[in-house]
Amino acid sequence: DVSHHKRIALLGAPVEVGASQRGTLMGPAAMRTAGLGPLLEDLGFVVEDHGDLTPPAVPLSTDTPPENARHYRVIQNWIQALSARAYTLAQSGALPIFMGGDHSLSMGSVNGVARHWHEQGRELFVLWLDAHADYNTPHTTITGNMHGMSAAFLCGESGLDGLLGAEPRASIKPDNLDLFGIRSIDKLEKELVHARKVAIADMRQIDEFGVGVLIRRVIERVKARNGVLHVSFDVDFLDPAAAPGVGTMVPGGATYREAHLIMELLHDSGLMCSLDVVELNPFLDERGRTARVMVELVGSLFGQQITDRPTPSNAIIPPA
Ligand code: NNH
Ligand code: MN
Ligand code: MN
Ligand code: MN
Repeated sequence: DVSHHKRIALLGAPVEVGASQRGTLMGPAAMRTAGLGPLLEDLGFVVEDHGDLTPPAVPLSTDTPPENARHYRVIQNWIQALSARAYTLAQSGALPIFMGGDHSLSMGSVNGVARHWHEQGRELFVLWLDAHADYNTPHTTITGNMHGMSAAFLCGESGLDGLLGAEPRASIKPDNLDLFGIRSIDKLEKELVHARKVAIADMRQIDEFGVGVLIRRVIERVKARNGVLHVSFDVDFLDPAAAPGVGTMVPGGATYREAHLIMELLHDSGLMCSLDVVELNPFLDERGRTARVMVELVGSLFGQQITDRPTPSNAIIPPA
């Protein structure tokens, strides 16, 4: 059913204080400038652009901010507003695309869509395409940057317990998270990921087995449980050569071609229910390259084909 989305809802979340470098607040504007809306319309979707979210400037909550969570209050306002919007957008039947903004925004976007799907009796799986695991808590973080905590928060880890305020928390099971493309992880963060038995496809596995095999494994797991899939795409998943417009470049990332194949296989699966595009930093980009690459990749995720010719995975000729 999720593959039959005809409407796509774009929502900008220009939050930047979850990262150490400023500039991701320009991400949504760059995605629009690079032509995301028209491309999706060309692919046959009805695109509703809901503009950029503006969270309230005054603190909504009075909980004590935890130590080691930088800009907690500001991010808290973003997360509460985003979670509420994500929930109503998912309920509307459109497929939401959350344009960041740094990766802290996923604590709101995923929480909101998870709440919706849990009410529908569907399990939500999350594919985390990222150089980093983002599985820190205020207890394990070295930097205090909240964009490094979003996956852990979504899996129900403690340490940011008052973050959502009155907004219901809809955690996913650590079992339902796939960390994909990982090549930078902190020591305590690694211990936590192992303790929770989170599935990880790191760059070594990608080199050994290839993204085709590993993404199919993710897809089969979602299908087997009749689940739906949220894709959280951190631009630094890509190799810096393909995507220089990020604050935390880590060498040895996914190539342009690997990323394209992942997008195409995910499209063919029909399982994706929502998407984050995060950490795009146009201030650090080179002549809009990274924004353009991300728009192309999202196009492939929604059915754009490189050649518009049948390819082996989507056009197997039935035997005579
Ligand atoms: N693990 C580091 C931290 O917690 C880096 C996180 N940075 C990211 N995550 N860009 O995607 O600060
Ligand atoms: Mn990230
Ligand atoms: Mn990252
Ligand atoms: Mn489709």
